[in-house]
Amino acid sequence: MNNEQIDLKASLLHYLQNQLDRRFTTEQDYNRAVASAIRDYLMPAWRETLARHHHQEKRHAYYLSMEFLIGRSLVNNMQNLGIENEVTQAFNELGLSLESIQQAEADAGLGNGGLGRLAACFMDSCASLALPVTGYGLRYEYGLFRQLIKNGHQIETPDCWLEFNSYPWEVNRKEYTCKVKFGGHCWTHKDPDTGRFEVIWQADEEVLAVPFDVPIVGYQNNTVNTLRLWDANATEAFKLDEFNAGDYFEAVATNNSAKSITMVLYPNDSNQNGKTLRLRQQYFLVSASLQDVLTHWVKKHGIDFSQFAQANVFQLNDTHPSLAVAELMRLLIDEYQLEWNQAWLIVTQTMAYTNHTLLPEALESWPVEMMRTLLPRPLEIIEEINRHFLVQVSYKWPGELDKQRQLSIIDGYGMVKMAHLAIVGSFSVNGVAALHSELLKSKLFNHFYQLWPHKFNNKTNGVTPRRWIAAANPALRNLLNDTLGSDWITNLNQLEQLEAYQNDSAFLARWREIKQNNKQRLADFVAQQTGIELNIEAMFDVQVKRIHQYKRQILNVLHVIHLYSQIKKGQTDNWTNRVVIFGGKAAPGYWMAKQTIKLINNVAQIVNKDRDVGDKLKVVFYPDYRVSAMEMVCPATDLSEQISTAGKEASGTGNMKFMMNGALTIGTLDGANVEMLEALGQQNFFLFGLEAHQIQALEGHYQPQDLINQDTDLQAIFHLLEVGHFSLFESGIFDPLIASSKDPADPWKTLADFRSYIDAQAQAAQAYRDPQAWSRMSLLNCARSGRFSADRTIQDYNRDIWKLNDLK
Ligand code: 26Q
Repeated sequence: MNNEQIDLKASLLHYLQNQLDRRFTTEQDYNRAVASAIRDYLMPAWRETLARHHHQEKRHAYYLSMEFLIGRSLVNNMQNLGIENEVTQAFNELGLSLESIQQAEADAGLGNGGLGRLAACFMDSCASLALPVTGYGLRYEYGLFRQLIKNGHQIETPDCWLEFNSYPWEVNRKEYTCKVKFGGHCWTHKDPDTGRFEVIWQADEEVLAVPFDVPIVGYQNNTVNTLRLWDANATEAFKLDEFNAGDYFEAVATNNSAKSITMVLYPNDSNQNGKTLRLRQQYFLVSASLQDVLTHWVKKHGIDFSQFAQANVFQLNDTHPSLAVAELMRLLIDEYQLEWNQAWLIVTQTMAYTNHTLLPEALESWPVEMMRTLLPRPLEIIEEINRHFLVQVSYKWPGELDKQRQLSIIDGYGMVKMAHLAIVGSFSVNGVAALHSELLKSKLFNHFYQLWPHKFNNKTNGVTPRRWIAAANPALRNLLNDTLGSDWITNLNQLEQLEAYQNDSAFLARWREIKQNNKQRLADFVAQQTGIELNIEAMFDVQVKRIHQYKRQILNVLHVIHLYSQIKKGQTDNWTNRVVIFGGKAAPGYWMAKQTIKLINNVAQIVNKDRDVGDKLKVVFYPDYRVSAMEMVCPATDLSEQISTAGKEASGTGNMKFMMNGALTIGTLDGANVEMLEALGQQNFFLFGLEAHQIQALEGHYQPQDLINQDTDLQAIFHLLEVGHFSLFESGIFDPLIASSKDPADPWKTLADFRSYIDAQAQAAQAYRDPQAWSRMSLLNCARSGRFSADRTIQDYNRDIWKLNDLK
C-alpha cells in the first residue's frame, strides 16, 4: 500500500458507521458503503492516469457510444485493483458476507445488447492495456427495461437503477458542464473586423450537459481510465426567463423537456424508431463530448488546431453518434473560425466508424425536415458536405446520375442516411467480424468501397476475459491459475497451453467437475426463481440474447417440440437428457418477438408438467436476462446456440463468452462463428445450415411448404402447433408466428435449415453421451478462444486506426 492509498477496512467502517440507524441497514446500504470505500481507494490511480493523459503530448482516443452496458462493477473493480483478499478479510472481520452484498448491486443496464456490452468490454481492455482512451456516453436515468413474465407474456417495467438518483461509482464533474443547442434558426453575418462570413445559430433551446465520470479500472496496472456520462438539465437562464414572465408551470415544463433527453434508453436494438427524442439524445451526446474535447484542447493549445488531428481520434460506435461529423465541422468553423477545407481535413482524419449491422431496417435515417427543425445548423453543414461529396462522385463516375443518387447522404425521399454521413466523414470504416466486413464491401457499402477501398477494414469483436472468465467463473480461474500461472488474464493466447491436458483423464475429470458445479449454481437459482427443478446430469442447452426473428429462437423451439414429440412417441432409445434454457428481451414494439417469448413459455408449461417427459427434457425461460444473468449462465452451459440466418448476425459476442467457458457451439456460418470454427476445427463445433451466399441464392425460390411435405418430423411439429397443443385456451394465438415461418417470403429462411439443425442436434446429443470426449472438446473450446479476447480486438484497433502509445 503506498502512502497516498487509504486503509480499506477503516474506510469501509467509516462508510458503514455513517448509517444513522444500523437496524435498518440493508444489503444495498452495505453495497454502497463498500463501493464508496473502493472508489476512494482508486482515486489516486485515477488522478495519476488523468495527469499522465494531460501531461504527455500523446494521441488520445474517444469512444463515442449511445450505450455502455456495464452490468455490476464491485467484483470487477476489486479484482482489477487486486484487493479481493483484503476486502473479503475486512468483511469477514465485520461478520458480513461479501457474496450477498455483491448480488445487491444493480446492473448498470445502459445498453440493449451486443453493441453496448462490446463498448463496456472495450473500456476494460483499453484500461488494462494502459491506452489513453476515454468513453463518452449518456447517463440514462432508466436503463433497459426490466422484464417480468406474466402468463407467459413479457411485461416491461422501468429500470430504476440509480438508487436515490446516484450511482456509487460515479463522480459528478459539474465544473465541466457545457450547453447544447436545439431548434431556432441560422443567419449569415459579415464580421465587420475580419470581413469573414459567419453563421449565427440562434437556438430556441439550450440544455445543460453535466458530466458524471465513472472509473474504468485496468487490470492490476495502476491505470484508471474514464467513462464520461452526460446528464441533461435545464439551463438556469431559461428557467429565469420563464419565471420573469411569471409562468411558473412553463418554467418547470422547460426543465422537464431538458431532463427528458437522458431520461431513458431506447429499448430497440435492431430497428430505428425515428422519434425526435432519439435524435435529441444523439446530438446531445455528440455535441457535449466534442465541446468537452475542444475546450480542453483550446485551454492547452489556444485556437491553433494544426496538430489536432495528430492528437485525437474518435471511434463512432455505429451511426448513433455519426452527427459528430457535422458537429465537429460546426464547432471548428462557427466557434473557432476555421475555413471549411481546414475543418474538413481535421474531421476526415479523426473520425472512424464501426458498423454493427447489415439489416436494412436497422440502418438509421432521419427526415431532413425533422433535422431542420431540431438542428438547423448541423443540417446546413450536412447539406454542404453532401454537395462537396457528390462532386467527388461525379468525378469518379462521370455522367452516372444513379451513382450520385445511390451514394448521396440525403436521398430522394428527403431522408438523411447516417451511414453515408459516417462513411464520407471517416478515414476508417470497419465491420465486426471477417464475414461481416466482407459483406459490407461486397454488398451494403459496395459503391463506397469502390470509391475508397483503403477506408474499409475488419476488427473482429472480442470480450474481456477479466469479467467473462476470471470474475464469472472463479473455479475455472483457479484451475487455470494453478495449471498455467496467471498470465492468461492479460494474454489470452496462453490458454493454448491447455491443449497439453486434452488427453489427461484426471484433468478432464476436474474440468467436468467445475462445469457440473456451475450447473448446480444455475439450477439452484432457476429453482428459486421459477420453481423448475433441473437435473445437472442433463445437457444444458442455452440460447440467451435479444429476441429477434433473425436470431431464430423459433428454430430452437421447433427442435424442442421435435424432442417432445419423440418422447411422446416413445422414441427414446439412447436418449440424452436436456435442459433447454432461453433468455432475452423483446423490443416492446416488436410483436413477433413478444409472441416468440409467449410460445417458449407455453411450450415450457406443457413440456415441464408432462410426466412422460420427466428429466428427459426441461424448458426454461430465464426472466430479465441481463449482464449479471450471463455471468451465471455462461459458465454453466454445455451447448451454446448460435443459430442466426447466415449473413445476418454481424458478429455475436455471447458466442465467444460461451466458448471461453468451455461450452460447445451449435451454429451457422455467421458472424464470428466462422472464425470460431476456424480456430476449433469441424470436429469441435456442431455446424449446420446454409451459408450466406446460399441464403441469398434462395431469394425468390424459397418454398417452405415443399420442405414440410418432404419431412415427417416437420409435419409432426406443425401438426402439434396447428391443433393448438401449446395454446389450448388461447386459440390461434400462434397463427401469425406459424404463418411467418411457412411464408415463402420469410426473410429468415428458418425451415431451410431445419433438417440440418435437427441432425446437428442429434450429433450433439450423441457426443454428450461420452463425458470424457465431451470434456475434451470443452477444454479445446477454452484453449482455442484466445483470439476472442477484447484485448486482441483493441490491439487491432490501435495498430490500424488509433495508433496510440500505451502509457505503462
Ligand atoms: C437505433 C435507432 C433508434 C433506436 C435504437 C437504435 C439501435 C440501438 C441499438 C439500433 C441498434 C442497436 C444495437 C445493435 C447491436 O447490438 N448490434 C450487435 O452488435 C454486436 C457488437 O458488434 C454484434 O456482435 C451483433 O452481431 C450485433 O447484432
